[in-house]
Amino acid sequence: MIGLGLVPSDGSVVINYNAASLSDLFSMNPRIRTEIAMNRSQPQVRRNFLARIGALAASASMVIVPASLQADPSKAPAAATTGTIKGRLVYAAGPIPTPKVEVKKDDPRVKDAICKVEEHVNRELVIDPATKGVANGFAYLVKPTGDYAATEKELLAKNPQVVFDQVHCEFIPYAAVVHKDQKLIFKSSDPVGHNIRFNSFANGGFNQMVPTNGQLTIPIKKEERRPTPLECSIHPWMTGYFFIVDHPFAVVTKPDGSFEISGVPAGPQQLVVWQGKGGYATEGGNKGMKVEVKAGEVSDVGDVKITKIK
Ligand SMILES: [Cu+2]
Repeated sequence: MIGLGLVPSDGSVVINYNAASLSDLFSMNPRIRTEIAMNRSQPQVRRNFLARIGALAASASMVIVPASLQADPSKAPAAATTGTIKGRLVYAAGPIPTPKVEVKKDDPRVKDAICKVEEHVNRELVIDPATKGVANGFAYLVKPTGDYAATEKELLAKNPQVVFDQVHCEFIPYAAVVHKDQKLIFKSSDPVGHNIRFNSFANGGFNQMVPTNGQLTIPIKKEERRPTPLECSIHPWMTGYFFIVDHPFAVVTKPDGSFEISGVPAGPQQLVVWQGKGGYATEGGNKGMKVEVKAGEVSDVGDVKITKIK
C-alpha cells in the first residue's frame, strides 16, 4: 500500500499511497492530519504542501514533513513500552540426585506428631525428572532501567503482603519474593511452636518464636542483594528462602524451572537467575547477564543451566 518515493530538495519525503480517495487517506491516520495542520502554519512548507496537494488528489501521494517539523512525539497515541523476559532454570550438573528423606511418615525420631503425618523430603534442590527444570530458584533484574513506578504501584495495591505459612512443619511456600514495601508475615497453622531464624545482609538477624496457630510480622528496612535463607531451629529440616527487592521484577521459578518477568521497561536490563544449591546460573555473577527488552515482545533467554552444586 505504501511506498517510499523521491526525496525532494526541501527535505520532505513523498510517500506514494494507493488510497481510494483523499478523505480515506486522512481518516486512516490521525498523525498525518496533525502534520498537515502543522504544514499550514509554516509558510515555506505550506507552499510545498499546496504544490503537492493537487498531485496528491490526482495520484494519491502524501507529503511527510521532516522530523524537525513534526508534532511532539509525546502527544502520539500510547503504545507498548514494556516487554517480557522468560526462560527456564535447568539442572545440568550430571545425573539427577535422589532427594534425601528428612522425616519419614510416623518417624520415631520426631517428637511433634503433626510433623510426621507425612514424609518430608529435602527441598533445597527440587528437580523435575521429566524436564530437568529446577523449582524455587529466583529470577530477577538487577537495578532495572526505565520507568516502572506504575507497575510497582499496581503490585503493592494488589498484594500488600506476602505470607509464609507453616503447615505440618514445612514452610509454605518454600521460596517467595518480597517487595520492601510489602509486609512480610509468618504464620503457623500447626499446633506446635516454630521459630523463624535468618541472617540477612541488609536487614540483620532474626530469631523469634511464632506462637501456636499465631503469626508475626518481620520488620523490613531495605532491599537485599540476594535471597535470604530461612530456617526453624526447632525442626532442622524446615528451610526456605525469601528475597527482599525494591522493584517489581523478581519471580520464583516454577516446578518445571520456567520463569517469566513481565511489564519490564524496554531497553537493556540485567537478569540474574540464582538458586540456593546452584548459586548464580546466569553469567555475570551478582551483576547478571544483559537482556535487551523490546516493547511488546518476549525476550526468551532459553535454558539457564546449573552446572555445579555447592
Ligand atoms: Cu518448626
